[in-house]
Amino acid sequence: MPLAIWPQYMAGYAAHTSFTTRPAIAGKRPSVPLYPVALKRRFRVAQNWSPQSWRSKPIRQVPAYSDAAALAAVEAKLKTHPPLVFAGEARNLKAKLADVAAGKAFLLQGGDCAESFAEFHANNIRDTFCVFLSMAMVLTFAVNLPVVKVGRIAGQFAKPRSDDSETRDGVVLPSYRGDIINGEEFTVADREPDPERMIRAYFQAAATANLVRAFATGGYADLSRARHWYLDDHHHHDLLQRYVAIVDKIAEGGEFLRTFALADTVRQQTSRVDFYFSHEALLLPYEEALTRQDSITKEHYATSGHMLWIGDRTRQLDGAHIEYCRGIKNPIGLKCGPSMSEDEFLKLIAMLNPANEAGRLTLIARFGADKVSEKLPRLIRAVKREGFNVVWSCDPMHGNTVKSASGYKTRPFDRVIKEVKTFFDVHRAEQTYAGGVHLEMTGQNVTECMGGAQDITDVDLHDRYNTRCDPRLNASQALELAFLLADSLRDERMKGAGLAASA
Ligand SMILES: [Co+2]
Repeated sequence: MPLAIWPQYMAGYAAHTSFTTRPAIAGKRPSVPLYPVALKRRFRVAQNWSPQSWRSKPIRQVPAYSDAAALAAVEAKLKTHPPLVFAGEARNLKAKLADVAAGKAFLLQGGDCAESFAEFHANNIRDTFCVFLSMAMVLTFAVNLPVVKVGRIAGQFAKPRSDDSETRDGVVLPSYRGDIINGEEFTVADREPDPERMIRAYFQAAATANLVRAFATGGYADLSRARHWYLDDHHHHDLLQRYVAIVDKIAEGGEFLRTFALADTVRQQTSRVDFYFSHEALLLPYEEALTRQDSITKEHYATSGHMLWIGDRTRQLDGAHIEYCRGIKNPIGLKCGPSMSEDEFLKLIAMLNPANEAGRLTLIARFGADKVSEKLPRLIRAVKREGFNVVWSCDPMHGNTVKSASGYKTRPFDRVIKEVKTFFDVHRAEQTYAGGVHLEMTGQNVTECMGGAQDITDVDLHDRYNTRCDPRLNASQALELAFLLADSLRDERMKGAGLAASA
């Protein structure tokens, strides 16, 4: 809906007080969405926002820092440090996500569950980047759509936990909340939340972002190097063959283009990639300290990353995390799972995206393979009915975590695949666009998720189970998923073309 006509709708709907006052008309989109009332109210509230207004709201998942003065000193220091990203880049990403919302691009978001200080190494960053590039190439080639690349990287340190404390042999200590907050070792010293860790995380994020930017623009990501992005650690012949077949076809196309004057332009386009950084907006003192007012628009942006998302555990309507995120202008992700009610969902969307701006909000569905077909359609219909402009993305990881017989936290690859497939099926049935995926993956040859082409079994899990938090797809599993996605997207587009032709 064009933005210009919103005021008209707002005026016409002043009498409505909530989303549920007017019954939906079955089989017919209501002529006027219920949304503008909330919009009007939120515009009023939004004026009261500031980077620190979250402090007056109830907060969950907050570390118990014992030294308030030390915390304040760290916050003050971070406020003087340079931003890690700048507002113009966040706006560029928003424009690309608006293309995803319109069905003209696909979002690939992924990376570590949690980055750690111990695994901070150029090779790890490079390998994750390689997995990303190879997945994106497979997808782009299959569907001729731009792939928007957003890493869970350069800032993904803080983790929400189900319990504030952990007990081992009668000893109770604070839970590990990610390296930006405390240490993983089960000792009093390590588990004590330490604000100085924010400074270390900031510099690690800066160095990581610097290397990724160098890879993205300095020649490493040049399409002519695509053969080298495939991580051949796993010796999976079938995957390698499929991958090389694509690389060869692209090379042939390149040769062909070289005979035209267009070749230089094409080379410019394929010699670098745009890559963006994202993380969960969980540790608000850190986020607030890195919030900056854009000199051009005078709006506030989180400069700790291009895109921030709100987790399933911190999405309370009146809570601190929603309060912070509604005021920054970055693209925002909102995780939604089976416990989300329709009313709460619509209110959250209206609050986070009051101007209904395309690209501002990505809804990241994480339902679990068994629940997605039952629970997702209702939310999709509600979004459609209200005319909300959003990106729908699928997180097939967090709803499919199980404990294996050997005691490891794992994710069966077939369930991950099933959730992605069902997500696509549901969108097809609702005639909406399945716009992206959100994955936990690594370039390292880990054994954390069961199954896949290498057929990792329960007994293999202990081999290389290195994750700081949740089990990640390894490079082969990630690439295999990319091929499956490519097939789904190709089918989708062919059906779409068929429908258009027969219309
Ligand atoms: Co995770």
